Amino acid sequence: MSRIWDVEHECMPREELEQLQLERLQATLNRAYKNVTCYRNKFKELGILPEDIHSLAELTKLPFTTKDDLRLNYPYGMFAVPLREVVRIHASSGTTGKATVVGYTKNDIKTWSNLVARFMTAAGVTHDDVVQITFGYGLFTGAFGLHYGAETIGASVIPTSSGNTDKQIAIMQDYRSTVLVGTPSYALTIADRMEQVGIDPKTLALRVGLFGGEPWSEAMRREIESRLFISATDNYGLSEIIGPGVAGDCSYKDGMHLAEDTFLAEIIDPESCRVLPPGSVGELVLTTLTKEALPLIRYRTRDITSLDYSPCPCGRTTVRMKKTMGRSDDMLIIKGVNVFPSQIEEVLFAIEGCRPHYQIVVDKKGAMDLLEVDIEVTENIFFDEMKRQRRFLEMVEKKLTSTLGVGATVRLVEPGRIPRHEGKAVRVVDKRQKG
Ligand code: DLL
Repeated sequence: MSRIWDVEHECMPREELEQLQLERLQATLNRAYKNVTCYRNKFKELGILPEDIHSLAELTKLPFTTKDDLRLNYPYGMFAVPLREVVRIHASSGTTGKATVVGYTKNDIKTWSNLVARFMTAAGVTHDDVVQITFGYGLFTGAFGLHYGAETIGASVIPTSSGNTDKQIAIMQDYRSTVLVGTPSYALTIADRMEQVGIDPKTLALRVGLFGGEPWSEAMRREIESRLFISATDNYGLSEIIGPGVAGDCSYKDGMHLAEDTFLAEIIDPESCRVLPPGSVGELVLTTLTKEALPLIRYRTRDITSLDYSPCPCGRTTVRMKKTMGRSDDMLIIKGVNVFPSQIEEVLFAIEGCRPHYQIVVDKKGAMDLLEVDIEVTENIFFDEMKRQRRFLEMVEKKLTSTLGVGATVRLVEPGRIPRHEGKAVRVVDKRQKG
């Protein structure tokens, strides 16, 4: 079993943890009310004051925060400190509108580095490791977050940044990298390239993968582990809240431990906004408890998951967040049926002959939604005789239809045809007219 970075906070008895959360919540509410006009207005509208919150149960009285609040206050309007106290700025671009700008004080950077050190340690990384970071260095929080966390642990960091897969592989070979950091889809791109050029992953020193930034299935984890011969771990976060470091796998890989002393988590029904009982699947809502520059109250992440409060054999007492099903705004509605790309991925990865690359195309014919899934198949299937290929295709369509509850047309494409991504993968092309 791996070490625990911050035993005091990761293994706190729940009662103590809740007391700490309440104290930190009250401080956060005061800071936000005093320094952020948007929050002062929201509180006034609801007729409440920070001192009205005496217990964690009263959290539900507080207003939600959404990405729109951040956009409306672009770029610095939600900051709770003057810019001179901000030592770092990152931003995350959404699919529409302006980017969301986030800031960190010196203390925020320290908190962030320690949170990343927590999940890296939980994944088995130590100061003896050589950590290769393939996230793009820039406004994205992924690279700098993992970089500072790895340095905090005392590991050796190789900031290769994103792109140039051949160079990444050469560095991995020459510098004897032991830990690979990036998106899970990029890990598969690396595995594919190694296969293509005949490099045996067993000859590398890699042993752990820290993957995050996008949803990925258990089937994809198995695929990465068996092809790169590493332990593939998941970690979750979002720029608005801090970046990577919100939650991460321990060695049991049965849900990601969420840093509850730093973030208060709720699960709500995204339609009614009502808080759901423990264990329910719904939208994750997070309140920051220690952030100085950008405190956020009940931030709607749009990520669909559930929280598991049962004890984990690793000894950490923090709640475990299940792999996300995707984002509520990524959910496709096909002929009225809710479909998550992750459900399609689970089906495809379990079928022999499907390669781990796929694209979902949604279109409309008249008033009818059409769901098409383009999948890369191995050469022997792609070049197989028509009859056998037809049978394979029908089998995949049947499996998809029975899992999703709605019909899907499958198109087999030859290896290498689906576009590869160095950062977050783009799985869905929605051609339907919006609005
Ligand atoms: O992706 C932060 C991050 C970087 C996390 C590197 C982990 C590793 P954003 O660009 O703001 O921040 O995107 C946040 O990405 O709301 C989720 O929808 C998705 N996401 C991030 N990590 C995971 C994960 C970073 N492990 C959005 N599983 C989030 C599923 C994830 N989705």
